[in-house]
Amino acid sequence: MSDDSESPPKEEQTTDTESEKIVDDGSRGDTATDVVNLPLGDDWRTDDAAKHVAAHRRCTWILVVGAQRAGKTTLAGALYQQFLLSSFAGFEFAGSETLVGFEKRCHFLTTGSRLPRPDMRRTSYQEQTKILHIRVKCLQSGKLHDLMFMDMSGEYYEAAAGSDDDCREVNLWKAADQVIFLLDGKNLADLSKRHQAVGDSGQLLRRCADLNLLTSLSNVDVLANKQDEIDRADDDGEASAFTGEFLEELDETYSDRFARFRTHRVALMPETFGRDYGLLHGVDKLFPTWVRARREFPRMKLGTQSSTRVFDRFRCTSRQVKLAND
Ligand SMILES: Nc1nc2c(ncn2[C@@H]2O[C@H](COP(=O)(O)OP(=O)(O)O)[C@@H](O)[C@H]2O)c(=O)[nH]1
Ligand SMILES: [Mg+2]
Repeated sequence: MSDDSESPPKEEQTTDTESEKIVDDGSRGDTATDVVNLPLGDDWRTDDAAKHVAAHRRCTWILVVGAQRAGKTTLAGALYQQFLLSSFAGFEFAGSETLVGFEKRCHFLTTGSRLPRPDMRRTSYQEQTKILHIRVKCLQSGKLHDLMFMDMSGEYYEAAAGSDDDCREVNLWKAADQVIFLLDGKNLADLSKRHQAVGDSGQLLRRCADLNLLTSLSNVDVLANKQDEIDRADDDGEASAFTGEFLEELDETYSDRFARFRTHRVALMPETFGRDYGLLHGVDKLFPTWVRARREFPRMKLGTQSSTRVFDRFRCTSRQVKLAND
């Protein structure tokens, strides 16, 4: 039957989710079926995100870069965990379209995982760049903001640090409103690994700047994570001093080259929470600036689509709509 009165409501007919379930209401015979799409809630790929997030929303794209085990996945995961407990840095949780993605990663943080200490699931190479979404509400203004964490696999990082071509291949540099480089404090605390750790990140930052992938329009933060590991090192403060010198060096080199460049020491998920460290230690001051970070884009004529990539087109359209609405 094709009677309009029997059609399901419009929202049930959207076709932009991954899961599809065939529903038969029994009144239409064996062949009449409607497709009802149920969101999986798993992490998004860039084109999923482009389809899901309304172009006019306040949306911040955060690219998290770092070696394997530096804490990239932990950053979004710890924020999600924190927001489930309480508000944070003037914002409260207002939802996520990737709850399953978070739960998969954060399972290892819970006692249910039976691990001796909290851990994050390793991001497999196949997962490559996936997006985790958190919507927050500003407690003061009541405004909603969408945060898109681009969780880049550590293998990319090593390749990008080593070659210009691989660095260009990571085509998210210019799409990000905020780029966050994470240094693994565990490696900084280890004399045999610290030089390689700062060498790789220093090299990648320089490469991105020299290749104009990060420019005077970019917001860049370098976070020395696992401050608890650095402080715990039994070395008369040598690891801490080494870290401080490296961060200072970066400040001197890059503070004029980007729209905003900052260095910080943080402990996203310290091994033992205590008086000195809590979850997301050092992040509360940074978080509001990430939420509001906006990479400026050169103005383009409405309707211009110079790229064939869905993600580029989305970014372009999203900014144009915002400019038109402003
Ligand atoms: N000691 C300590 N461990 C941390 C901290 N932040 C993250 N980790 C741990 O570092 C490991 C790697 O984190 P993960 O987010 O998976 O790294 P990724 O490979 O960069 O995504 C996990 O076991 C985390 O629990 C921290 O501040 N202190
Ligand atoms: Mg990871």
